[in-house]
Amino acid sequence: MAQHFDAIVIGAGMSGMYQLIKLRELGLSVRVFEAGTDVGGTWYWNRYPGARFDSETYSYQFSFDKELLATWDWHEHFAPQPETLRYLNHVADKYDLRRDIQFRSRVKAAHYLDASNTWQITLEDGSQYTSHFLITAVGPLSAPTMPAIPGVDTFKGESYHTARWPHEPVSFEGKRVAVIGTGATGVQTIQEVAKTAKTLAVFQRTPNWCAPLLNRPITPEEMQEIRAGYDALFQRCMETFSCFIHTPDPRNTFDATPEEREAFWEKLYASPGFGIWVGNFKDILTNREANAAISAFVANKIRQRVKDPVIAEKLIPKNHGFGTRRVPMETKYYEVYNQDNVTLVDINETPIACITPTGIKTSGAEYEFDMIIYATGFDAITGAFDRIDFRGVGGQKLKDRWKYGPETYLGMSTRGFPNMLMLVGPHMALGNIPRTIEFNVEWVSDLIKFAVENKIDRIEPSEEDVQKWTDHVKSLGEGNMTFEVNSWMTGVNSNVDGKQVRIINRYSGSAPDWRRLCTEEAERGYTHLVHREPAVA
Ligand code: NA7
Repeated sequence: MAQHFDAIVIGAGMSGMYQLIKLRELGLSVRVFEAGTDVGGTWYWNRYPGARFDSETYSYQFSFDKELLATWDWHEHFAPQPETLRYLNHVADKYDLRRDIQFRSRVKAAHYLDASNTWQITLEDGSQYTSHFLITAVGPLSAPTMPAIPGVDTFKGESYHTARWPHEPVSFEGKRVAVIGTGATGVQTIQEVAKTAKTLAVFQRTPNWCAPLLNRPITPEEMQEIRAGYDALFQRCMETFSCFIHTPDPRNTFDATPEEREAFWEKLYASPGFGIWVGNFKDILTNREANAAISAFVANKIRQRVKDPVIAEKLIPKNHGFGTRRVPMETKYYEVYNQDNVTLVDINETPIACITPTGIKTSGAEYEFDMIIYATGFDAITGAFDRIDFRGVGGQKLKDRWKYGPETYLGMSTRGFPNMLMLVGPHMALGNIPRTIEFNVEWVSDLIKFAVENKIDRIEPSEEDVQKWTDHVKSLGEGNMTFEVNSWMTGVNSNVDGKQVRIINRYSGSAPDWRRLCTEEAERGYTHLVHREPAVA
C-alpha cells in the first residue's frame, strides 16, 4: 500500500519550505519530495561562480517570522549564493523542516485517481505515495537545458551547466575556459571566471542589455538601520508594481525635458540594483520611441566602457530594446572585454558547428579548451511541469492541456487537475519572487483550510473560469514589448522541441492587482474553486 499524506509538496525551495511550515500549522500530514540533497531550490542548485541576488537582499528574504528578521544579519546588499543558502538552511533548522522532506527524490509522475479523489505520486525509483492535496513548488527556472549542439557529450575536459554546478570548489586558474551563454547567469559567471582563468572565450549568440549592480558590503551599523526599517520595506514591496523596492516613475519618458531625462538616467545608471529596469519612466516597455531612447543611452554607456569599438558594437543588442528581456545586473562585466585573456566569439558571424573532444568548432575556427561552461538557461515556467508526467481527470496529460501555453485560474489551479495547487506557477506575478511566494503560500493554505473545515472534497476551477483568466492574462500582455521578443520570459527555448513559438506565460499586470483578484476570490468563499458536489469532467 502506498503511504498516504494529506498533502504532498513537490520541491523544497523557498516556496516548498514555506508551504510545509503553513501546512503543518493546519495540522495536516505532509511530505515534501525534493530531487536535491538539501533545501534551497534555486539557491541549492545554482552554485556557479558569481551567483548572487540582483534584488536587494533584505527585500528578498522571508518576512513572515519576526524573530528570524530580528536575528539574521545580512552582509552584502546583493547577497552571494552561499550566504542565501546558509540563510535557507538556517530556516530549515529553525523549523526542523527536514523531518518532512524526502531528499534525493525526484518526482516522475503525478496521477489523479478519479475513483478515490487522490493523487498518486511516483518517484524515479518507482516508489509510490498518495495524497489528497498536491502542491507544486517546482520553481519557474529549475529545468536546465543543455544546448542542442552536436558533440556535447564528446568533450573530454571539464564541463558544467551553471545550474548543476558541483558542490566541490572548481578552479579556473591556468585553464582555458569557454562560456556559452550571456544571460543573467552567463554574465555573473563570465565576470568571475575572467579573474583567474588563463584564457576565457565567451560564445555569444544574443547580447543582453546589462546594467551596473553596484553591490557593496552591509556594515553592522547599516544592518541595524535596515532592520529598523523592515516594516516599511515590506509594506513598500507589497505596494510596488512587481514587489521590488523600485517601481516605475509615474512620468512618461517624453514628459521630461531631454536634460531631465539624461539626468534621471545617469542617476539610475549610478544607483544599485534593478532601478534602471523597473524604476524607469513608466512607458519604456510600451512606447517604442521611449524604448529606443533608453536603449541609445545604455548603448553609449557600453561604448564608453569597452575599449575596442568593434567589440563594443557586438555587445550592444540590436534585435531587442532595453528591458524587453531580463536585464542582467553586472559588476565590471563590460570591462572584462578589455582584458587580454578574454575573447568574444560572436556565434552569429561564426556559428558553432559542434563540440569536439578538445573544444569547440565554429564555422570560422577550432578552439581548444580545458573547460566548457554552459550558461544556457532553463526550460522556463512550464519546463519543470513538462518534466513530470502530470495526469488529471480521465488521464489527461497536463502537457497536452498546456500544449499551446499554460491555462490556469489565478495562476494557481487548472481545470481537470482537482486539488492540485501551484506555487509560483505560470500566469502569476513574478517580480521579487519571495514576496509573491509568501502571498501565494498563504492563499493556498487558507484555501486548503477552508476546504478541510467545510468538508469540500474537490478544488477545481470551471473551464470557463480558466479561459477567462487565461484571456485576461493574455490581454494584459498586449502592447508590452517584452512579449515581442524571444526569451525565457516568452517561453522560447531554442534547445527544446516545441518551444520555438512565443507564448504569454507570465502575468504582466501589477502584483497588487493580482493579489487583489486572489483576495476577492477568497472573500467570496472561493466560489470559482470549490464545489460541494463533485464536478463533472
Ligand atoms: P537565459 O537568460 O535564458 O540565457 C541563456 C543564454 O544561453 C542566452 O544567452 C542564450 O542565447 C544562450 N544559449 C542558449 N542555448 C544556446 C545555444 N544552443 N547556443 C548558443 N547559445 C545558447 O538563462 P540564464 O540562466 O542566464 O538566466 C535565466 C534566469 O534565471 C535569469 O533571467 C534570472 O532571472 C534567473 P539566446 O539569448 O537564446 O540567443
